Amino acid sequence: MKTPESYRKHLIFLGRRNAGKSSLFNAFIGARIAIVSDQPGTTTDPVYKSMELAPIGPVMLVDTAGLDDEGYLGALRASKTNSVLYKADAVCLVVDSEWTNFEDDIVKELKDKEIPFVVAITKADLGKNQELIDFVKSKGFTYCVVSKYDKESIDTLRLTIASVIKAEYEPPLIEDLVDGGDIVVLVVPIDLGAPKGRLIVPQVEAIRECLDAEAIPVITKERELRWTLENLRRKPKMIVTDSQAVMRVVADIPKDVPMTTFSILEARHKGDLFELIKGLKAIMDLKDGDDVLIGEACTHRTLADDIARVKIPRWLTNFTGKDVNFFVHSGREYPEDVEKYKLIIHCGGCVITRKMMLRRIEKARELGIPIVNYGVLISYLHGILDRALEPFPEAKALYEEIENAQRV
Ligand SMILES: Nc1nc2c(ncn2[C@@H]2O[C@H](COP(=O)(O)OP(=O)(O)OP(=O)(O)O)[C@@H](O)[C@H]2O)c(=O)[nH]1
Ligand SMILES: [Mg+2]
Repeated sequence: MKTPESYRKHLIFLGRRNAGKSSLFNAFIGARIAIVSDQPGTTTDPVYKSMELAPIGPVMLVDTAGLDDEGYLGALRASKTNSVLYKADAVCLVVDSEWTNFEDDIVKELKDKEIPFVVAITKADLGKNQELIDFVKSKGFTYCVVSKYDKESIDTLRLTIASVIKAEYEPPLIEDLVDGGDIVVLVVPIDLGAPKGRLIVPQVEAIRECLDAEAIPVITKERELRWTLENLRRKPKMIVTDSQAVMRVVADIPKDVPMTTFSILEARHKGDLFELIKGLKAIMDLKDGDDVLIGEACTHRTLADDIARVKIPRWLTNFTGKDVNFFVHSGREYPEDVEKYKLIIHCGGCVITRKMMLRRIEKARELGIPIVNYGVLISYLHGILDRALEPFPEAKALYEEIENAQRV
């Protein structure tokens, strides 16, 4: 139960109103979480519940509002449901009586987004709907015939869904960059932005991965870095620093010690480092009056010297000398009017899944909007990106290519 949401596969229950989504969601979990009634439109907002799904591991189930909702409120609910879709690792498409255009549209959307799905033909206790079963079979969809009253059918549904969720490769944060016995210095500032009594996710993960690799993580604040290095008898394999502190620490790092930032590690682990570097091309093309979106996946308290609202706009404006308009969007949902932006600057995405981050990047690519993340951008604006990319030679080569092209 301690697995963070960002590491859970998301399984979304979709279907028309009254199809039996909430009933299946409850049966799947084995508890009454979502409200069930014979009134169409019972579920209004998505309902989230985490559970363990063997053999996948920790998952997040999401019950949604019926997609065929009518009227203004209905459209609102349906749009909420749609925006939940981008989180999906798999979908359970619930149908009870007939297959209609709604199901066709959903399937088209799922195929476009490459989301695996299982059709659950439900309410089987009321009599099997052979025509519907034959139709779904003829389409070649993976399906289950279920009833909320039949535990065995729910067990089969669980196994079937688990079998369609792909085990995807996730690049590690740092584990593959260090070997057993290596000393890795992690620079962790304890400033206003640090959560009370804790460290942030990428820092904790980096410590854990170093330990898994049998390396030796040494953790220090930026002010003590110099001291730390002077006291080490061996040269560290790598120094990883918080990207906002990078300017304060870079002078203390010997030239022959590779360094990078947590955000750059995060860009590869959670996103697509190459695509985020390509986004830098847009910076020199920014013009006065352009709109720039700053996207944050979490909704943390705004700080006086907030990274999204104050620091990044200030650094970028200083760098380009252009008077651009910054818009901040925070939250797990995808911002709606992305088309109007000339550049998206995204956070590292530590609170969302890799899939969600990749979809955000993919959507930006489809719309032709360059996207960078905080870490890549901050190192770039401070002129140390080539150094921070040292652990990733291919990414560094791509960056140098972009830089050279711009010089020409
Ligand atoms: N007999 C039988 N009735 C079911 C089954 N599943 C759901 N129902 C009934 O169908 C009705 C709708 O069920 P819900 O689970 O609320 O359906 P929903 O898809 O969540 O509906 P909305 O939230 O309104 O979109 C309720 O009266 C349920 O009791 C089932 O397996 N068998
Ligand atoms: Mg419901």
